[in-house]
Amino acid sequence: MEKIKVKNCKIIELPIIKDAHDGLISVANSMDNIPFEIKRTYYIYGLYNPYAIRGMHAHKKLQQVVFCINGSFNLSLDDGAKKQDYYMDKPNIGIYLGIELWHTMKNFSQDCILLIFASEYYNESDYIRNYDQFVKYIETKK
Ligand code: T46
Repeated sequence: MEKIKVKNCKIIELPIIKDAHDGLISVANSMDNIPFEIKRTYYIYGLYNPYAIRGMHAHKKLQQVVFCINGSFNLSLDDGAKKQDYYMDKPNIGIYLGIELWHTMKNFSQDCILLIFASEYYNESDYIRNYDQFVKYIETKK
């Protein structure tokens, strides 16, 4: 598994439970393997446009963990200093997206489903959707 080098970001590996039945179970627990209290869960699907690009923003306070529970996509991470691409195709492997992390999702397979756990309710004012503003914002926080 490729190591994450950007700030405010890490890999979260959920155990896979195999039992006597067909299929597998992975469990995400608030304040446990998800390192915050989960206030919101959302999922992104219907990604039929091969050129779709989502994200392209950073958050001021919101923490999230993103999973690719079906199919695959590419997650690009940028902390303002380091950049890294991470290929997501395993339902039990999540990426913790901490604050002040520019993230972009693309190259979705048509069957791709993202599942995201978030530490806060939706709040548009938490988003930084302009890259130059993001760079300025993190400079002011130094
Ligand atoms: C993120 C990445 C991983 C809501 O009304 N409530 C919600 O909880 C969410 C997530 C979205 N929306 C609305 C806001 C926009 O009108 O849905 C529309 C699409 O949202 P957005 O353009 O932010 O979608 P993505 O895929 O670029 O980003 C989403 C999350 O918004 C974001 O926090 O980090 O997934």
